This record gives sequence, C-alpha cells and structure tokens, in this order.
Amino acid sequence: MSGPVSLTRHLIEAQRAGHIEPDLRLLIEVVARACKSISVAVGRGALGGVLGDAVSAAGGDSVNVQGEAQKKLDVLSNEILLEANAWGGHLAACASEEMEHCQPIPDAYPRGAYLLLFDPLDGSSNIDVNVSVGTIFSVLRCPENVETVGDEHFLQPGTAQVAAGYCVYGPQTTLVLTIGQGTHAFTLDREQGAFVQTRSDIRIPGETREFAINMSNQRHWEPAMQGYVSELLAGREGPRGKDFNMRWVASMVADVHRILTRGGIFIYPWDRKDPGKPGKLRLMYEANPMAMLVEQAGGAATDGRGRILDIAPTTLHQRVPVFLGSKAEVEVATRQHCEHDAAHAGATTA
Ligand code: P6P
Repeated sequence: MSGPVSLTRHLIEAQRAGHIEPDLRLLIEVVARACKSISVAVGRGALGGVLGDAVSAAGGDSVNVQGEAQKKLDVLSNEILLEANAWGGHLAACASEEMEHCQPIPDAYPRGAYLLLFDPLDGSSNIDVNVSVGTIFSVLRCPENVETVGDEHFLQPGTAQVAAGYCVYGPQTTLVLTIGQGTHAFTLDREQGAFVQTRSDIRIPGETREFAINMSNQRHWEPAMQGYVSELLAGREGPRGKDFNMRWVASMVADVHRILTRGGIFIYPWDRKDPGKPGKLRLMYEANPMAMLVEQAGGAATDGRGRILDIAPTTLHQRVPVFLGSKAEVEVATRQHCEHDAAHAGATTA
C-alpha cells in the first residue's frame, strides 16, 4: 500500500538503506514525540496557563544562561525534551540554550552514542503575540572512551552533525529534518498524532528577491553590511537591477521555513550594539542545524566570511553572524564582505 509516508517509515527506510543506525532512528522519533507535546502546550496558550514570563525560585523574573528573560514555555519545552530523552538509552548527554552546561543522561539509565543539542523554543518572545515559534535540534556523536561527558565533548564543527532539524509551531506543526540525505518536511496529522511526509528533498531556489533582517539595527552594522543592504534597497535602479521584498518574523524557525519553501536570504550580522558579541544567534544549536538543513536543500550558510559548518567551536553557547538561504544571494553578500576586508586590510576599523 503506497499511502502517505510517515516519519517512522521514512526513518525505517533510511535505517534499512544504512544511512542511520537504530539508536539515531530512535533519537529522532523521541525528539519528534517531544515536539508533539510542545506543540500541544504552545497551541493551548492562555488556556494552558503557559503564556508570560517564567518566575525564578526567588519569585523574580527568570533569566537564562544567555541573560534573556525566560518564558514559561521555554522552561516547559526544555523539560519536555530532557524527560523524553532521558531513559531511551540512545543518548550520552543533552545541551540546551536554557542550560549553562550539558546534562549527562541520569546514571539510572543506559548511555547511548549520541549528543543532542537544542533550542527548545526559539523565538519565544513571539509566543504571547501568537506568532510561530519552533524547536531547533542538532545531533552529534559522542566521542569514544569518554568516562564523563562534559561541554567539551560537544565542541565539534557543524560538519560533524549526523542529523539536524526543527519543528515549527505555526498554522501547521511541521518537522523539517536532514540526516545528510537531503532535507525533508513532515506535517503533524493531529487526528492520527503522526508526522506525515509532505515535502521530499526540498530545493531552495538559487536566486531570490526577498531578504530577512532586523533593519532597526542598520546604524550599528559594519560598512560591508551597510553597503550590501543599501544595494538591495536601491532595487531595480540600483546595482542589483531588481527590486527586493523584505520579511522579518523575529523567529528564526519561521524565517528559515519560509526560505526553505520559497527562497530568500536570512541575515543576523554582527553589530556594534554589543561589539564583544560576534552575533546574536548561537552556533551550536541554531546556526549549525539550520546551516545543515539549508545546505542539504541546495542553499548556503556563512558567517559573512566563511562556511558556518566549518567553524571550530570554542564554547557551548558561542554566537556567530548568520547569512543563510538562496545560494547565489548568500555568495553575493559573502563576497562583498570578503572584498571589503581585502580592500581595507590593515586599516583599523572605526
Ligand atoms: P531580534 C529569537 O529570539 C531569535 O533568537 C531568533 O529566532 C530570531 O531570528 C532573532 O532572535 C530575532 O532577533 O533582535 O530581531 O529580536
């Protein structure tokens, strides 16, 4: 019977083809099941009493390791993912945007070969205004012969990822996944409670007329970024010879999902607002998984100078500038940044 392909069937066929091992199939199924639980909580909103800011044990506002206000749903989503992955025997440890350090699997349970990283609810500032949010996840292999898993064992380049994905909680709940064999989308059939494949081998258009960036930061960008965006804004009368449209959801998962669906370029560049920060987005559980998904769909992902997946991480929560999406457009932006660097090599930046 050739009915719709469920996520389970997709993963079993991938395992049968030798693309993934049984424990990785189990891991992805467990993450998908956790995303279904998060989708239910997000979907209940005020009815579930889960909107608004989390409250710390001391009764004040709860702040995460990033120094950002935590929403109740940030905390709940993190707990759902940790609990779902604790007892299956497929994982060695988890790392999360919401936790300062990684969390090894409890001693009560068998330890597996994989490391799971996640942003449990990206874009959570949008929750209270009913805008799409999502879960982003990345899977690495745990190095062999490790007695006690620590943060340092997660510090692997994005090219080491064995799987990556996100689940966007919008009008539909859709899981987008890669295991290195293309990027595929699975929409939650709420009646069956199953993710069903709705897009196979997604391809991002190489060219685009749509960019996604928070323009309110424009005055803080470096000159190369100012120059690139001013050419987009100049439209058909300018050097690009075509008009561009802009979209900014302020929820990376929603912006990336649009780009996987119809093309575009998403940029969160370095800016002078906080010069010590290389960017806003986190390398390990935002940029790397999104970069793998985008590259597997024929797109490109750089930090403005070089390929994101090649970056050798130094800390678990390090940040990085992000340029990702339609390959030709990402190449234009990256080339302009590299040419600016070459032309101003040695000059001190103001
Ligand atoms: P800004 C959400 O907080 C997030 O990490 C990404 O999902 C999103 O792309 C970005 O930050 C939005 O940042 O500065 O526009 O609010």
